[in-house]
Amino acid sequence: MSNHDNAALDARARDILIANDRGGYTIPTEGLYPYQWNWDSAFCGWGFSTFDVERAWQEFDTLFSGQWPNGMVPHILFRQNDPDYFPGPDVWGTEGIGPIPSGGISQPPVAATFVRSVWEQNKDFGAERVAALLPKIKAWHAWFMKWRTSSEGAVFLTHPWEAGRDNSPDWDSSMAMINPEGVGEYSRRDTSHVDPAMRPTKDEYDRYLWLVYRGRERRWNEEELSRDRPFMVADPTLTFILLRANKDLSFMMNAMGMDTSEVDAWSERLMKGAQSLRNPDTGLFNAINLRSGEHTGHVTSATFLVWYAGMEDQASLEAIRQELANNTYPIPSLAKTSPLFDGMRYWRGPTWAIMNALIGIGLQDMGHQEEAETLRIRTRALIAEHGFAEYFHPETGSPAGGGTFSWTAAVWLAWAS
Ligand code: 9YW
Repeated sequence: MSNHDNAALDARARDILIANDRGGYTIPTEGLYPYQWNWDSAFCGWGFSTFDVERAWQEFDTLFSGQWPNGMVPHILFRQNDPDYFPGPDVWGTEGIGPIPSGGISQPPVAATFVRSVWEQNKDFGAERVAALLPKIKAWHAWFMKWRTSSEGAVFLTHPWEAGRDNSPDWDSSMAMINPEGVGEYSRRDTSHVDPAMRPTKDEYDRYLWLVYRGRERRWNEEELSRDRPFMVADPTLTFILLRANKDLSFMMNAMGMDTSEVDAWSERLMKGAQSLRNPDTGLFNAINLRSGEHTGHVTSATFLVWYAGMEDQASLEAIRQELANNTYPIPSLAKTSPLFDGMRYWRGPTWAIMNALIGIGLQDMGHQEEAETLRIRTRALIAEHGFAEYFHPETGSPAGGGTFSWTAAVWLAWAS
């Protein structure tokens, strides 16, 4: 598809990032998500770097300015109270713990990788900024290693929002083990911004909130929370992304003459953890419900982050070739062959530009040019034809969720266009 007006689309993407800029940090989209989200923000830094490097560094700085004393970088920073979003700062009850009111959980740590990418575009300009960020990134990765790794070394989530794939079927069996008693009445805001058919169900929201209330009762103290975890899922998103980020952290530390032995040992452990995610029945990587020990068996877009982590895998390569043959649009969040596939419902089928960008970067890095280029061209065509939506129906391409979405614009600028 070369007949798109790339210059006009580039300008549109820049306009979206600029319009969603709230003064040094970027919101994902007006209305639906009015705060600074963690991995969205890191993607925005990457996107801004294509036309305003200083603004890119600012994005990383504001993200890390919300870091907790224990090293955790929260999934949302609530810099002001906005009634458009629920659950807001009063529900999370984290005040006094971190420097800014925030969520009590984290999100996929893509930041180190995008920091490296922006730094490599102009090492002189970025040297000081990187030097200031490295200890913060290291403290965050240390938090994941201490509080979020299974005995085998895979990274687990303690809330569906922590992996950034809210209603993925990967959490279904774990969610079913929760009885959300006492969660009471509440009023969702997401379903007033977008069609409820595109969003998680009430059963899921009850459990999301139940887990938040439980964290709040324990003042988000990891020691106390780790005593009995009602929700604990080892996850390819977090494991592959942290592994990649950690190698990028090591690379930058090494370039700055810092000792990388501790960080390198984490990568070794994560590599073993990643292997534990391989499903013996399918040979592919997927999530494990750590309370039951069962592999979920779902083929999701996170399955194909294996190359992003710098790992080679023949079974996954055959599977992604099959996925590419089965689809005309980029890789869906759940394989169409699954009985649970729902092309409009969020992380249960729709295709996401950000996941495809990460998969594509991984394929490219590991020498699979053809597959990487196919994904990039398909993602470019999808955005060019259907706009900068939050996600898209993987069979029709129709835009879904929020519109004028920051990370879709960032992916356009930094990778797809
Ligand atoms: C929520 C902002 C976030 C993303 C997540 C995505 C969704 C909704 O939107 O979460 O209420 O937190 O699942 O990955 O960071 O774009």
